[in-house]
Amino acid sequence: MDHAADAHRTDLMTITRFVLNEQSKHPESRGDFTILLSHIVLGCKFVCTAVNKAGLAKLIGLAGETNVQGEEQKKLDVLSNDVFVKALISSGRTCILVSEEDEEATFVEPSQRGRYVVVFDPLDGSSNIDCGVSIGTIFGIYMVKHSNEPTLDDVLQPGENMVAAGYCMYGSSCTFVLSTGVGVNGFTLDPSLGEFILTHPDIKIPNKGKIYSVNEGNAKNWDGPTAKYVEKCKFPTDGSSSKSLRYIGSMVADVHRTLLYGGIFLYPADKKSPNGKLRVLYEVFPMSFLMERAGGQAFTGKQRALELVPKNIHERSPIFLGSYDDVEEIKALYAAEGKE
Ligand code: AFP
Repeated sequence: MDHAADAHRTDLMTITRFVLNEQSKHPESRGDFTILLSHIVLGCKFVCTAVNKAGLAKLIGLAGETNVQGEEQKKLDVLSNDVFVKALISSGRTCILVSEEDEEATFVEPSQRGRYVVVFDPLDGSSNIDCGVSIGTIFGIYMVKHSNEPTLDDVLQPGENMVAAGYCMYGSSCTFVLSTGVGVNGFTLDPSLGEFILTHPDIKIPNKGKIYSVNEGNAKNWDGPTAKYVEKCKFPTDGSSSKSLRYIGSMVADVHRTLLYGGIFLYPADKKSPNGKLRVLYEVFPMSFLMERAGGQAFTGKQRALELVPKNIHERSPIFLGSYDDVEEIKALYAAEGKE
């Protein structure tokens, strides 16, 4: 990217302009998706401002509530959830919402109902808030199957049925990464304009990377293939260099780095958590969708992640995602174990 030229750029591709351009390729489109996305973007801008001010405004700290996973909620989690739920309902384009923070799905009342189902984690990585580490919002969007009478069946669809997915990372800059099915594009918030500008067009993950990303503190409970894979990362037997370990503990930040630099992010099953930790609908699926659209892969240890059909809205799954060749290696180790 030519930064000198960027500084003088006058033809700015904002996210709205980008999505409108995409929309114009589908003459039958009614603009509903563009409207929905603009409400998600508004939510992200709000949360970005709140995250930046958190230390100052004393927004950090416990809100005294516990979310459905039994974790203590922080004020910012509560605030972000409220903002996204309201923004999504007021778009008039949603019919069912599933949030990490709400035990039950929200069914939008008929007068405000639209055709989209949105699954989201309004503020993922919240244990990192207090120390100012990057955190993010993750979302996935489905088209409702039964628009007259939406049911949970409309939510419990395989990830490959998503029409779009993305995340917004609140880090040293605020970055919005989106795929509407073809390709992956990244936008950076220009705070002076209040607009997300296309800065990372057509992101492609390198076929192989030099970084692995995992919580090694869980190693004593890992299964054979995960343990063998991480051992290979550190002590390769094929003459290649060892991989570097990078782990932030904030999925959006770890996946963003993996997408840009290549490598693999893993949150495997272990003896204590046979289904891993990460949630299928609003963590595993959107990130797997982005990885595949960028040329990578996502695998659960048993199958392609996007083919999973969740049975409940807060279900968890192990996940291995990232560069195509790196994920291929872990798939081979699981396949070999199956034959033993
Ligand atoms: P928190 O929201 O509790 O910080 O959890 C973040 C997260 O869901 C995901 O963003 C990380 O990848 C993962 O958990 C980290 O989990 P460990 O702390 O067990 O490594």
